[in-house]
Amino acid sequence: MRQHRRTLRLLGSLLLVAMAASVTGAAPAPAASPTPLDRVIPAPASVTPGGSPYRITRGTHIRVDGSRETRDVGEYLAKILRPSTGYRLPVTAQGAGGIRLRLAEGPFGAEGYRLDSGRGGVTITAAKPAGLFHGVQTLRQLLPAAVEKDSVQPGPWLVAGGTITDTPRYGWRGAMLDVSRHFFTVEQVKRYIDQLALYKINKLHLHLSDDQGWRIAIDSWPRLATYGGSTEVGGGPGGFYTKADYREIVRYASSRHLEVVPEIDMPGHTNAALASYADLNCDGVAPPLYTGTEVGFSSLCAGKDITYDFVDDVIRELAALTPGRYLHIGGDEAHSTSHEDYVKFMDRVQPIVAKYGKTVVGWHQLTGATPAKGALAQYWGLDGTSAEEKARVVKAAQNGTGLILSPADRVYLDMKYTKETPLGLSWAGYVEVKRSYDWDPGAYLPGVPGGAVRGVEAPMWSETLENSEHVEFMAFPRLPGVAELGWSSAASHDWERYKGRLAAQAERWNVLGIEWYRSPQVPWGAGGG
Ligand code: TNX
Repeated sequence: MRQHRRTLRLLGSLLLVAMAASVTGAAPAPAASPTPLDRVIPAPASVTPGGSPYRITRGTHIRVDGSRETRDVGEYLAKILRPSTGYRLPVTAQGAGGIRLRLAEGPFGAEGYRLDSGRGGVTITAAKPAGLFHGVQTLRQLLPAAVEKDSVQPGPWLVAGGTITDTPRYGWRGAMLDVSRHFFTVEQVKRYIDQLALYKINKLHLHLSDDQGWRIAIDSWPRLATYGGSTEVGGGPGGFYTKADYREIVRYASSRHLEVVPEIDMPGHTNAALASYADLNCDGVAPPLYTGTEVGFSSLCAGKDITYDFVDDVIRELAALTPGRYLHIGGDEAHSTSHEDYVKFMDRVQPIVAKYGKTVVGWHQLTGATPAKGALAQYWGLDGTSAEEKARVVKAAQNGTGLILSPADRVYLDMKYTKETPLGLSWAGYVEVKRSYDWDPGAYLPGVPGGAVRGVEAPMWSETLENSEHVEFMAFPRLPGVAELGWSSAASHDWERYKGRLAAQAERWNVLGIEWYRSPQVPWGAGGG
């Protein structure tokens, strides 16, 4: 009899557990153990775990100081947390405890932050709003992946106790999107921006023109967009950004603390422009629009004055749309421009960029001409690049040209992972996740002075990529590795540990609906589906 009663009691409590589970619509919460403070990408500069965790509850406030920008970061965080927690999470200037975002003097630089977590709350301190924003990305990764969901989840919402102090290794942590070979809508660009922000990428380089399409409205040369933008690789409809569209991209990027770096690729890669205006051609004859994937066959006419009127107008209008400091003028693969013409062209075009208040960025072929003072060269060579070409880049760096490193056989996100990868190209080889991560930007080009390397950038060329799913499949899981190369110290570099942190990101990608490649090099756990 007593035995029977015990069984009943047991059944009763099982029933209660089952009922509780059905109320929340999920299995009972597992024993709460918060994500360790060092399970973050990019790896933080310093992590000191300890003390009690903080628990976000119904009563949590997000406390900000008076500034507009701090409040914006607070609202951004609240928008992520509210749907999944179901809490109100008011963003307020009053009260104590909770999640606090504060600007203060300190050794944080333009983008660093400190995150202190304990029973009473989480405080993120930074000297600038960008630092608060990056601290918020860290906080996001410390919370369970379910926090990204858009419906109420059971929690609990614990942040491990301790302190993270963090500053980036490099100021340029970029991602490039080629919107020319295939056009991407404003919404698709915003989606990518959100994914970049999660890993503290701070530059969005938009490749706005190429042989296959001109993607930005220029009022003084309207056919560039209306005709030159009317197709893409494979013959699809293409498209272009109106100035309002473009301003919206810039605004959205800036709300995620990314600076947009627009690129007009010149003097090669210009068939779309040459097709739109016959006068731009040396022979005065406009070629047809182009939808293939060859490179190196087009060139602006370096000997004609109208070429520089055109460049002046385009750069003036683009500079006016660009709050950021940089304007990228391309300069790669000008195979049908003579060396003499290339040098002449760059000598005339770089001062135009300066005249409109911007700093020149060019692909590293620019070092074959005379880079303007303060210009940055984006290196996209690979192991097999000739010693002579590398030497030119090293010499330019020794003479003061800053470098952005985008080695094609490491960080070109359009390279296939393996020969089985259904998307992408392979001219720089196959680039698996380990190869993409396992190099040091500071030591990559021997002879380059330390300060010359300004950072890294991961280009996404879109000859084979047509939509967000394609872009994501190529970016994930390589993009977080490039972000870590740009942010984290060389001393923290360690593939064995990195791959474990990377595996832990997969569940968040799944919740966010991000496509990703299940690389066999990474120990994806249960969430690796
Ligand atoms: C090289 S990188 C190019 C692009 C192609 C890319 C494809 C560079 C500056 N030029 O025109 O889209 O390879 O991977």
